[in-house]
Amino acid sequence: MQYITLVSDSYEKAVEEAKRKYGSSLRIISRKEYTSGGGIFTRKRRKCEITFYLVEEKPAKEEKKKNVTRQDLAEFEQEARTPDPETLTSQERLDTLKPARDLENVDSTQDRAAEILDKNEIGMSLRSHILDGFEAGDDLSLAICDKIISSVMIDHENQAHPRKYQVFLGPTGSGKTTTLAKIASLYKTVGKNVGIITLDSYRIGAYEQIKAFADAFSIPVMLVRGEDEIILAKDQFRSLDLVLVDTMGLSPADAALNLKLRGLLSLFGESETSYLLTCPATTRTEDMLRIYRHYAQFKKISSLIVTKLDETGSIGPFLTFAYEVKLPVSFCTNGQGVPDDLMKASTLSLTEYLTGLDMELKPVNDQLS
Ligand SMILES: Nc1nc2c(ncn2[C@@H]2O[C@H](COP(=O)(O)OP(=O)(O)OP(=O)(O)O)[C@@H](O)[C@H]2O)c(=O)[nH]1
Ligand SMILES: [Mg+2]
Repeated sequence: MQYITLVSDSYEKAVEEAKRKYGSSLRIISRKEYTSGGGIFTRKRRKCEITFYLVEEKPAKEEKKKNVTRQDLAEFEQEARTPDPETLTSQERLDTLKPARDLENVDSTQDRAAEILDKNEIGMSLRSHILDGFEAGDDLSLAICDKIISSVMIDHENQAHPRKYQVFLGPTGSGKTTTLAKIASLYKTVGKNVGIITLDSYRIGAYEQIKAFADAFSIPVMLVRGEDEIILAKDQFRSLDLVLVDTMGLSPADAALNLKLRGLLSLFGESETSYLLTCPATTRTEDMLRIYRHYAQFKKISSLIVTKLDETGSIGPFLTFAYEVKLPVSFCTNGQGVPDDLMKASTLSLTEYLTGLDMELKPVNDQLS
């Protein structure tokens, strides 16, 4: 099978161009968003790269005849699966009294699609998006994957070119500190000068936890308790490429702690800071939305990190959440191991966690610049 890669200014334009050039029977298997240019003579431009392959066109339907014939009627009946009662034998008439579902073809594409979506606990909003425009006879697994790939964004930009300050936000125990340590080690391995600031002087043992990770990877770490100490820490780390900022887990009810964190974060410049929300895959969509709304009140969340994928059998609640808040995903974690249990988010790493799909997903051109 031949894979084709095409770059355009947006996902929609890339798909439009691909369809114009290659026809509509294409299957998109990955999408990558990034920024190009931004040098002295060139303007920064957003780009989207899609990779796809072509599937065989289904034979075009015969052109509709002007008059409806008996054969047409038979086809309509078959499609509607409700034969004219006048034409039925008494036994067949009894059969029509069975529950409607029994009469449906068990292979009905919509039914099977709904079953797969149920199995993956995909929520209503994403579910309607996936089923919208779904045609009987579509290759189910591919069609579902296509729709999910087109609905979930990946933050390639932040993975490849992270802003200097990466602030980790999220509820208590969501995996902020552990994930931060994994990411710190990852960027250190690729040659960046990394430092860690922790704002968590509240939970007992929080500093010791992050210090143990930082020491293991020879990464400098500073504990910041107040606004004046942030200025000192930023000055101390001014020559570093990347500073990961750990925060305390917040209960929305703790007004004083919320205010404290808000004050501390106001000292990071907007243009040099990204805010990453850690979302355990074990959390219900509704709860994730509630958490998101809470943090979004005081900082614009840049991207999502899905944690604890190893603790759940379904990624659906997270995918539904990401679809609803329209935020890109930058990393995934699937275990307590530091630094190993970390993956850069990709359409493949996310769809790999879907169950009930009858297809083998292979990585294609997934290295990041
Ligand atoms: N199974 C599993 N456990 C994880 C994962 N990520 C983190 N954990 C565990 O979850 C627990 C909480 O992780 P932390 O990193 O301390 O979470 P936190 O958000 O910093 O917690 P607070 O600082 O208390 O708000 C720890 O026991 C971690 O080892 C993961 O991907 N999978
Ligand atoms: Mg922590």
